[in-house]
Amino acid sequence: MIIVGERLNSSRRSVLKALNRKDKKYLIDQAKRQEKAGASYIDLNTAALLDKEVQTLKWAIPLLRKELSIPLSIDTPNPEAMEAGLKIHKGQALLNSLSGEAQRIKAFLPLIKECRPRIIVLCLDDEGLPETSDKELSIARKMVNLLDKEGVKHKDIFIDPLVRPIGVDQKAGELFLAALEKVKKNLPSVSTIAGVSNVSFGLPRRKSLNRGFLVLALQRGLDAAILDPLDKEIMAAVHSSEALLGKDPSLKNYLGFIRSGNR
Ligand code: THG
Repeated sequence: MIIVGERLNSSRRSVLKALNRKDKKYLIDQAKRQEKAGASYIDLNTAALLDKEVQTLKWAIPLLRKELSIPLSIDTPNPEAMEAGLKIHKGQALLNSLSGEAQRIKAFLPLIKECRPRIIVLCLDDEGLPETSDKELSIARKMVNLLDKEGVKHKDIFIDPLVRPIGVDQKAGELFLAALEKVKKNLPSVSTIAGVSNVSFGLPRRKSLNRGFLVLALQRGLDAAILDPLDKEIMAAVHSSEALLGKDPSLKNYLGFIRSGNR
C-alpha cells in the first residue's frame, strides 16, 4: 500500500507556524521521520497560508526535495500555488487534488498536461458533496475518461471517494466503503486513495477509529492512504492487514516492520 504522510498540513497550528517562520529544521524533521516510518509521499498542505502560498511552496519544495528521497503530494486547491509547486518540484509529484468541479478542471488541466504529475481526483463536482455511492462512481468515471483523453496513464490516477467525519453523519463511513467498492469493481485500472483521519474528526480516541476504518478499507482493496505514519498502531494495522489478506508474499513487509523496532 502507498502511504502519503499527512503531518505537514497547514491546518495544524505547529505546521502553520513553522511554514510562516520558515523553520527549516521543523519541516525537514517532520518529513524525514515520515519517510523513515514508511511514507512513499509527503503531503504538503499550504491552504491556510492564503496569499503566502506561492512563496511558501517555492521555498519549501526545493528544501524538502533536497533532504528526502521521496516526492511530495502538493495539497492545495489554489491554481497559482499548484502551478508554482509543480514547476519547482522536479520529478513526478502527486497533485492533490483535482475534482469534477468545472473551475478546478479548467485551471488544473493545463498544468497536468505540462508537468505530468500523478493525480488525486476527489469524487466531488459542482453539485456539491455527493450523497450516494453511485453519484461518486459517476464522477470518478467522468474524470477517468477525461484524463484518459488527455493521455494520463491510469496508473497515475488515484480516485478519492471522500472520507467524511462519522461524528457529523453516522453513515459517512459506510458511504465511503460502498463508493470504494464500486470504483474498484467498475474502474479496476486506476488506483484508490483516502484521507483516513478525516473519519474521526471531533471524536475521542481518534486513533481507534482511524485504525478500524483503515482495516475495513483495505479489505475492500484501498490502494493508498493519507495518514500519520508516525502512529505505530495504524502502521501495524497496515502491515497486519496486508499480511492477512495475502498481499505480503513471504510476510516480508510484516516481518520487516516488526524487526525495525516495532515489537
Ligand atoms: N483527501 C485528500 N487529501 C486530503 C484529505 C483527503 N488532505 C488533507 C486531509 N484530507 C488529510 N490530512 C489530514 C491531516 C491531519 C489531520 C487529518 C487529515 C488531523 N490532524 C490532527 C488535527 O488537526 O486535529 C492533528 C493531530 C496532531 O496534532 O498530531 O486530524 O481526504 N486527497
